[in-house]
Amino acid sequence: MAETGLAGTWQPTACILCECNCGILVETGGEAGRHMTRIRGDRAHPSSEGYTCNKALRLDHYQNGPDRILHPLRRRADGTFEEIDWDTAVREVAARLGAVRDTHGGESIFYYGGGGQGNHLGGAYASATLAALGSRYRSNALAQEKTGEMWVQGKMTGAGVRADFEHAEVAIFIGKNPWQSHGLPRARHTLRQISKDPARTLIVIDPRRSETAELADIHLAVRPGTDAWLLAAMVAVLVQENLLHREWLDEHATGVDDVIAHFTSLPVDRYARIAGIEEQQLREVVRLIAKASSVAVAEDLGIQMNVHSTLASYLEKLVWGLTGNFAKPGAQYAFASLVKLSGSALGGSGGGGSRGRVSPVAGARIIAGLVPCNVIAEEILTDHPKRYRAMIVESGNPAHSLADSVRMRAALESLDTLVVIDVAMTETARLADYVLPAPTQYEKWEATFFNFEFPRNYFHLRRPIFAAPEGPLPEPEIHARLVESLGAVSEMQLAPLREALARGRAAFTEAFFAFATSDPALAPFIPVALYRTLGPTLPDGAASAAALWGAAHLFAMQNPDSLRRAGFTGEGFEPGEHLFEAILGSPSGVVFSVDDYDDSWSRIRGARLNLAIPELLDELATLDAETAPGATGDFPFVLSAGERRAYTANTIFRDPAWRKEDAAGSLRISPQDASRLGLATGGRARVTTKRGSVEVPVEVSETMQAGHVSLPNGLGVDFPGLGARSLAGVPPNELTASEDRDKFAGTPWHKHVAARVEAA
Ligand SMILES: Nc1nc2c(c(=O)[nH]1)N[C@H]1C(S)=C(S)[C@@H](COP(=O)(O)OP(=O)(O)OC[C@H]3O[C@@H](n4cnc5c(=O)[nH]c(N)nc54)[C@H](O)[C@@H]3O)O[C@H]1N2
Ligand SMILES: Nc1nc2c(c(=O)[nH]1)N[C@H]1C(S)=C(S)[C@@H](COP(=O)(O)OP(=O)(O)OC[C@H]3O[C@@H](n4cnc5c(=O)[nH]c(N)nc54)[C@H](O)[C@@H]3O)O[C@H]1N2
Ligand code: SF4
Ligand SMILES: [Mo]
Repeated sequence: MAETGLAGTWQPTACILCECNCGILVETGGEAGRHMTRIRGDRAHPSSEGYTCNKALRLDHYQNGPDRILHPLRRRADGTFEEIDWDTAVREVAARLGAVRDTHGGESIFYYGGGGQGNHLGGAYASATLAALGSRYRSNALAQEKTGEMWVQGKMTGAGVRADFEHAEVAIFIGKNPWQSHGLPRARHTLRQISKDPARTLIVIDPRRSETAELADIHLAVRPGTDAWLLAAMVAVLVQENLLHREWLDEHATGVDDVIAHFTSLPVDRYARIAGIEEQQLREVVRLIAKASSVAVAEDLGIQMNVHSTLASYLEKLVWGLTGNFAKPGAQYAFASLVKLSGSALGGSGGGGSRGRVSPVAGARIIAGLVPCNVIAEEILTDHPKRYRAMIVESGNPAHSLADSVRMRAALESLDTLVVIDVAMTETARLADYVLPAPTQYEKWEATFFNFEFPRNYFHLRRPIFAAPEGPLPEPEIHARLVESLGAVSEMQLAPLREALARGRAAFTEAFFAFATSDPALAPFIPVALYRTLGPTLPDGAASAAALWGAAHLFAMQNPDSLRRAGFTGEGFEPGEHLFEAILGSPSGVVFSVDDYDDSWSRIRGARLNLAIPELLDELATLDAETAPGATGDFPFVLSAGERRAYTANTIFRDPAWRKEDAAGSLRISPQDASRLGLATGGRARVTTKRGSVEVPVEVSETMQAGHVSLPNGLGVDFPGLGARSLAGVPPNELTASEDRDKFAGTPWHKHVAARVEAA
């Protein structure tokens, strides 16, 4: 499968460090042939087309990380771990979780994770384990960043919406720094293209002069935490200067008059002042947006992990909605999904299924099936009868990544049973009763459901490029064994499927759809049923891909035109079957959907944008009543706890040696503040919040505005040092508090932590 012209040892796979999952070619070799000796972009990959950033080249530090686990582990009474065999592990985990279910009800067993930046295939099988246990509540990292935006999108469109930056005349990034964090294909290339084209405009809204802001035509250096005021003022200018795309709105939107009524008398001058932006500049930016032939907008953590985040997400969408920037080149679109992120184990039952549901203890709104991350600790640390008593954590590191690590660790430690499925001994795994090891993402079949492209969308099923060592088991196998140990799926149920399969795929397809529709309670068991029947018949040990067979057929039924335009044709079940075979047979990824820009309309509810969200229009009034958030006496700084930098990648790398710069993760601070506090680059500062206090190296940076400081994301991971474990940098969530969260979505205010800074 090597690219022509290269030696035979180059193998196609993908980078697993961010949602772009750029296709890469890896040359394997080194000691026992188990190293990634060279890595380059894969030109055959349909989306990345040979692109990578600096981080992909360091992936051997993941593959050969220092904390790899190779055997199931059980905690001893003294807190140390002992190796056990898989039969014992599966039997005991099933028995302990089964006992929690029988005593307290399955809803007291909480599931966290299901996939990171590169691995969603395994988590898709977890639904079976959870159904066998009667578990009902779950969460993952999306519920500390994206759920506010998902809730808004649910109300406005009922679909996943993204933006076409490649073709946009005006590109706007709000609280997002794609030069470092990506989030769009070939980000640096696209940003440079926009930046150097005089006919196009790059607008960045960020308090910091980020690398992306540096490239921008217009940088609105908003005061930290005031985006809601800025965006409200922008909408008000559209309304008050009559810059709306009226004819388009008449045809394509509902709720327009409701929205207009809320902005006709909004004081633009005062809101601009609160946001720290000149009123005149703000008006000119809005006029430019209204005039443009296309506008693409993306928001990210700068507003999603900030005060008023759900409101800001909504106002952002009003800016492009009111100017008619949907379903045309260079604007917003609704993409086709092979597997919905929010429909998989990653997102639970999806927006529809979770409507009106709240978490059992805190009563927090469940969005896309996910309990807000910031309430998990309080749903455990209580004597409430409905508290979570056991937890399965799969491919996540909540002891490090969730707000208030101290409290989160206490919560995890207080559980009756904690089971962790991971490749490495993480901060979370160290608190577990059982640790179940999985092969790395380069030792098994893997894929992500981050498939957001348009008009051509693609899927990349990756093959293993190394043999897995003895010991770890892929997640689908772990879930299948747990489900069987719990007695939830029997050989008797599967036998008719196997018989049908022996007669061929056509017979199997019929038998399978009969099985799947015979009883709605069977739905969560479908992945495991496919894994155990179709799985063993797939070539090259691709059993884990079995669940994709169901996804391919469902997609074919729901999106026949998109699939046909992608070249998959035939009668009856054939297009779905062809798609599945193409997925299996395309080691650099395959285009599964080709759309027209107009197709976006058929994917959204009622084929119209619903612009009015009453709860959020009411919420606007709180902006009017509030003065801007910011400095308070004891804590005069705003700390952004978790910035993406050149060498950060969540906690996927545990080996600090992967970083070529900023190894200890410095605190960035403005020159004005630094000189006032007597701080210099290379010196040390103490940062204190209401939750904790840490010492960090300092980087004085012209990119920061006075009063704003920032720390990187994903640092403070521990690793085996000399004798004891050492810590590289500061774990940001030693400084954050779980009660500091959005009132609609429960998402954290990690970019807006009140802090004190002193010379250390
Ligand atoms: N290098 C690298 N890339 C990554 C990751 C990584 O760890 N490292 N992680 C991946 C993940 S999981 C995610 S979710 C994405 C996140 O990607 P981004 O959201 O782009 O990353 P951040 O750096 O956390 O935040 C973006 C910007 O928000 C700005 N900001 C802070 N406060 C405010 C504010 O009040 N208003 C506004 N408008 N902006 C503000 C910051 O200055 C920063 O430039 O990155 C992904 N890509
Ligand atoms: N203060 C603050 N906190 C933050 C953020 C911030 O900006 N500020 N950012 C937040 C964001 S946006 C995110 S997305 C989260 C990320 O935090 P988490 O969702 O907790 O995930 P990661 O740090 O990406 O770690 C992924 C885990 O998966 C494991 N893993 C890797 N490969 C496999 C595999 O094949 N199988 C299994 N089973 N496990 C595997 C890794 O060892 C690691 O433990 O952090 C969040 N936390
Ligand atoms: S943009 Fe960089 S980190 Fe993200 S997948 Fe591509 S190479 Fe990896
Ligand atoms: Mo994230």
